Amino acid sequence: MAEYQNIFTQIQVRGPLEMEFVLPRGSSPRTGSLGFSRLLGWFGDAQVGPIYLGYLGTLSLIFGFIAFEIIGLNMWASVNWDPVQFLRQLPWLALEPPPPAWGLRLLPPLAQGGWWLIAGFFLTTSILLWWVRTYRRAVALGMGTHTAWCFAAAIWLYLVLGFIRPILMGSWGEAVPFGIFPHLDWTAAFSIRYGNLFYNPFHMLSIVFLYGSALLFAMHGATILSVSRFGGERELEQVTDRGTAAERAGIFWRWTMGFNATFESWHRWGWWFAVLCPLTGGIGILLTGTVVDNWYLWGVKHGIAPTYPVVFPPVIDPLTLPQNFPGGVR
Ligand code: 07D
Ligand code: 07D
Repeated sequence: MAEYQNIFTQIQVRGPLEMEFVLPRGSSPRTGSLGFSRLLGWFGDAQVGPIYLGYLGTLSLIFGFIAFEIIGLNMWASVNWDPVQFLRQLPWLALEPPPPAWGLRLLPPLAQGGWWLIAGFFLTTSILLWWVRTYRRAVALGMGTHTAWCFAAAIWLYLVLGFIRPILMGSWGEAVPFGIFPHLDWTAAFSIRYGNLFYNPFHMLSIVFLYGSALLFAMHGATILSVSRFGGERELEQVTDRGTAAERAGIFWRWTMGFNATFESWHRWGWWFAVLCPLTGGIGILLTGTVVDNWYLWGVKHGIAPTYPVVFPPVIDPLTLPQNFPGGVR
C-alpha cells in the first residue's frame, strides 16, 4: 500500500523496476526499461518505461514519420534546399493542398498538391492507428475506453477540416495546409471567406467548451491541491468517508457557490467539456460553405447580428460614368 501511495506524492521511489501486469496471450513484449529519472519524478512517476510499442504503435510511428518527412522535405525544397533559409523561414513554410482547379482529383501533379495528399494519407493513417492503440491498450488493462473516445472527438474535427468538408465542397483546395503560420492564415481566411466565424453558433459552443474546460481544469487542480494536506490526492479512498479532504473540498464549493460536484462527477464534467469542444467545432466547420455561405448574413437573418447602418451614400462606380470615357459610353 505504501508503495502504491508514493505514486501520488512527491517522494521518488528507487526500488526494483515495477514490471506491471502480465500481458494477455498474443501480446508483444514490452521494451525499454530505462530506470528512473529525477526530473520526470518531479512531474510524475519517476520510472521510465517499459513501453508497449506493439505492431500498431510501430506502424503508427512509421506512418507519422513518413508524413513528417514528406512535409519537411517539401518545405526544404521550397527554399531551394538551403539549410539556413529552411531553419530561418520554417514557421512560414507550407505544403499546400491542390489548387481548386484539381477538384477532388486523387493524384494531381506532386508539386500541385500531390505531395499534400500523400502526406495527408500517411498522417491520417498514423493518427487512426494510434487511436486503435489507445483503444486496445485500455481494453488490455481492463479499463474503459474513455480516452479513445475523447481522442476520437479531436480526430472528428481533424477529419472534418481536412477530409470530410473538402469532399462535400468538391475540392481538396478547401483543406488546411501543413505549416505553422500558413495554417493560421488559413484559419483567418476561412473565417473571412465565410462571413466571420464568430456568428457561427457552433463556433460559439466550441468556445464555451474550450473556456469551460480551462475553468473546470483550474477549479479541479486548485481544489485537489488545496486539500492535499488532508491527503486529497488519494481520491478513491476518501469518496465515502467523513471529515476527509474529499468532503472538505465538496463543502468548499457548496459554501462558495451553493453546489458541488463529487469526486466522481467532476471527471464526467471534465470529459464532456473536453469532448464537446472539438465535437461542436466539427459540426460548425461542416456546416460552413455547405449549408451556410455567410455567417454574418445568417446572423442578420436570425436577429443576432445588426445590419450596418447606411452611413455613406451609395458610391457610383466611376468606370460606369460616360465622362470618364471621352469616346462616349464604353
Ligand atoms: C499542448 C499537446 C502537444 C501538441 C503539440 C503540437 C505539430 C505540428 C508540424 C510544422 C495543444 C505538435 C505540433 C505536430 C508540427 C508541422 C508541419 C496541445 C498540446 C505541442 N493545429 N492552431 C498550434 C495543429 C488547427 C490554431 C500549435 C495540429 C486548425 C491557432 C501547433 C492540427 C485550426 C493556433 C498546432 C491543428 C487551428 C494554433 C500549438 C491538426 C482551428 C495557435 C498547438 C492536426 C482549430 C497555436 C503557431 C497546441 C500556435 C496553434 C498544431 C489544426 C488554429 C503548431 C497538429 C486548422 C489559432 N496548432 N489549428 O499546443 O502557436 O495544442 O500556432 O488538426 O495560436 Mg493549430
Ligand atoms: C485541432 C483537433 C485535431 C487535432 C488532432 C491532433 C498530431 C500531433 C504530435 C504530440 C483544437 C493530432 C495531433 C498530428 C501529434 C505530438 C508531438 C483541436 C484540434 C487530431 N476562435 N476558429 C475554433 C476561438 C476566431 C476558426 C475552436 C477563440 C476568428 C476556424 C475553438 C477566438 C477566426 C476554426 C476556437 C476565436 C476563427 C476555429 C477549435 C477568439 C480567425 C476551426 C477547438 C477569442 C480570424 C475550429 C468551429 C479545438 C472550429 C475553431 C476558439 C476566433 C476561425 C473553440 C477563443 C473569428 C476556421 N476556434 N476563430 O478543439 O471547430 O481545436 O470551429 O477570438 O476549424 Mg476560432
